[in-house]
Amino acid sequence: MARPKIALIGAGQIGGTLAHLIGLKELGDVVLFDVVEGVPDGKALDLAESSPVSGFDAKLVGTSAYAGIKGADVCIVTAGVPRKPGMSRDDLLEINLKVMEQVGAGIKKYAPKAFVICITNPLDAMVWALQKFSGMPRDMVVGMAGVLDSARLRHFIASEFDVSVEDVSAFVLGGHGDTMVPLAQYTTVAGIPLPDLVKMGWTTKKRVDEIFQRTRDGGAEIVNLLKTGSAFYAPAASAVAMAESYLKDKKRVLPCAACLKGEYGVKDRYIGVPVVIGAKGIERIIEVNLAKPERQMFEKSVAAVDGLIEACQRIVPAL
Ligand code: TXD
Repeated sequence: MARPKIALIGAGQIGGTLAHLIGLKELGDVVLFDVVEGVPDGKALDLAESSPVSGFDAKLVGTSAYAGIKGADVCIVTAGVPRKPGMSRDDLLEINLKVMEQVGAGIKKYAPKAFVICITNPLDAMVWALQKFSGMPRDMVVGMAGVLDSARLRHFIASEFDVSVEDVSAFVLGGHGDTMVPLAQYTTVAGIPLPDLVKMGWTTKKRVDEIFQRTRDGGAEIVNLLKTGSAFYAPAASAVAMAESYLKDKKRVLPCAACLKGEYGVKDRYIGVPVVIGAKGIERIIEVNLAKPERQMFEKSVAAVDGLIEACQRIVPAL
């Protein structure tokens, strides 16, 4: 059977890391696409030359023509510009919205059957626009943020308790921004919820609140350390987990930005919720019970996403 074809739209920091992880995990052949000519080809060649040493078989090619992504089974989108000094959030939104228009048209023409994972910021608005521009089924277009935010929380909890990250599970829902919602009840160590761990004296409520805040600020913490650019290893690993669940029909339960059709009282908005990803794309949206303060935070998060969508509609009224 032919290997799956995975198109990476955007061959920057995350795009290159995605290609490397996909190779190492032998998930399929990779096409790196970027508007900057030479970069995708250079990264693909460099990675292909690493394959004999690392011992993986995959075709890796670069392109600056959309025809190169033809027939892709999965498209992972990181194309766009990151924020630079002096740029407002709306400037970023405006530029990346135009990028989503091009990417949506390219995917629609050349890879209309693909499972599409959007990573570009501002995530909840960009994935919404990408689905509209591409006209692809909602269940086949998903945004990556929750897996990353939850991974950060899992890492902080595992370090706090000095236990394996494997035994920590966590759910961070809502939009990908300051209003994200970490769920204490659904954050567990070997199945023991965080509030019970507080009762058992493992930690304090104050400490839990500090860890939640560090999770919300997780992206900024990395940006401040790196000075140029944002996180890319953990974002790439998170998107690969989503792609793998689709390609292997693993039906993993992952927090992702999914288009809601009334769940959580929200319609036609992409927002982070737990979903099942399998061979049919988003196969199920899971509606968990939210405690009152969490529900209020979730609603605040939805309102923040609404603001971004309205900004998109001011720029492209047809959306
Ligand atoms: O959780 C999350 N969703 C995120 C999102 C976590 C971390 C970073 N997040 C966002 O991902 C970040 O704010 C950016 O919007 C994207 C990509 O991050 P990356 O670090 O990979 O950015 P780079 O290195 O700048 O790469 C972007 C590439 C770059 O090579 C550009 O030349 C290319 O995008 N680009 C384009 N490719 C195709 N088509 C168009 N129009 C285009 N414009 C720029």
